[in-house]
Amino acid sequence: MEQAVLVLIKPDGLKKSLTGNILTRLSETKLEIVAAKMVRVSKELAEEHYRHLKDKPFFGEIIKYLQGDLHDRKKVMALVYWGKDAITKCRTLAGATNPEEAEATSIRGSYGRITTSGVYENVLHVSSDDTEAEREIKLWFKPEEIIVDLYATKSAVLKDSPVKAWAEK
Ligand code: IDP
Ligand code: MG
Repeated sequence: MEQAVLVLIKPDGLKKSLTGNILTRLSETKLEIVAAKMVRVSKELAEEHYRHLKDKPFFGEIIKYLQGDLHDRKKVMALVYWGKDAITKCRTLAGATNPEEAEATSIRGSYGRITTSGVYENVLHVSSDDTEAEREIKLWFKPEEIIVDLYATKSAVLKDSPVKAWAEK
């Protein structure tokens, strides 16, 4: 089944200069990258992304983690991969959530760690099913930032809304 999946290279992955390694590992899947960008993550975005975990004791820490507060890297790289069985392929390469339990050769097994305060720093996020992928992709990307039509869109006219444009071309 053709699927889309959101992948985030988290602030620890960026701080450890793992972007190239992670993208190389993910390229083994032969999936297509249909969207990619760097994002400065607001508290609102992080809380919405992890809203299903808001009752967990580690919620506050993972919000700070995703925002880059733990790594002095206030950004993540967000990508959408698309193709056959994209979710299973990417999650298998990523490995288990707990980096100590992740297979040693998986991305998280290779590069993740558990901090002294108990946060699983596991260098990347991968959506876990189709419903989560759709919700997350719509949260992180606008339709025009994705080069294929993944989900239904509607036309909207934003009246008198200021936009930033290049001063010169
Ligand atoms: P996933 O990223 O493998 O889908 P989730 O359960 O969605 O795992 O958790 C989101 C993130 O929260 C994890 O990637 C990890 O950084 C952190 N996390 C999850 N469970 C724990 C835990 O038990 N202790 C500490 N951090 C956790
Ligand atoms: Mg998850």
